[in-house]
Amino acid sequence: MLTIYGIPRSRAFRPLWTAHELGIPYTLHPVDMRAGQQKEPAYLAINPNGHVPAIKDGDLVMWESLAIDLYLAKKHGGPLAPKTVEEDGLMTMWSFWAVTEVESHALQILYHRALKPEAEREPQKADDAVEVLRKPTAILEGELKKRGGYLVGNRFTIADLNVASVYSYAKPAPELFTDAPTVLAWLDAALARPAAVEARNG
Ligand SMILES: N[C@@H](CCC(=O)N[C@@H](CS)C(=O)NCC(=O)O)C(=O)O
Repeated sequence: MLTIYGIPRSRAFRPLWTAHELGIPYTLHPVDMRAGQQKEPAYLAINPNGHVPAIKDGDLVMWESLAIDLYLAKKHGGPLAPKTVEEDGLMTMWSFWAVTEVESHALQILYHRALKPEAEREPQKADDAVEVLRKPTAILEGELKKRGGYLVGNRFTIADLNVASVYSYAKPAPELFTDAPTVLAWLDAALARPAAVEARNG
């Protein structure tokens, strides 16, 4: 049985979304981050980094949300998973791209335009992040057009799920998408998938 540690309003949304896409049963083990449960010994024994998400799948314990997603997709197969070693390579490439090129900047947009109380927001940080993200967003726009609206294999895969889950943090910056209508349509369609909606509701 799969246990997912975290809450939907965190990066645990990613494996929750994956589990719903795959139609696999899971138990959600809530970790109350406001109460600091992610730093308590019982949770550190599962993820010594003190972050969510983590999973337990039988004897296997894993952390790092996008790696968990790749693992679950490959384990359970179907359209979400790579069909070939080449597709596997591309899905890994896109997942690494999202965390290295996009995530930290997209988070600045989320924090300073949505999450932080208004008095603590620093608008310049979000504006700077938008400028940094223009280049990766143009790259994504070009690749989605070239590849028929999906990142790998002309179908919705774990690569789309991983990259969309990271890009969703940039939604509070509509100006980022004015020159990237394909990215915006792809992102909105991904986040509106029934599995994503179900995962958001826990
Ligand atoms: N690279 C990790 C990052 C995990 C992470 O930073 N999670 C946040 C929640 S979204 C967290 O646990 N924050 C609480 C803390 O660091 O104390 C992943 O993708 O799983």
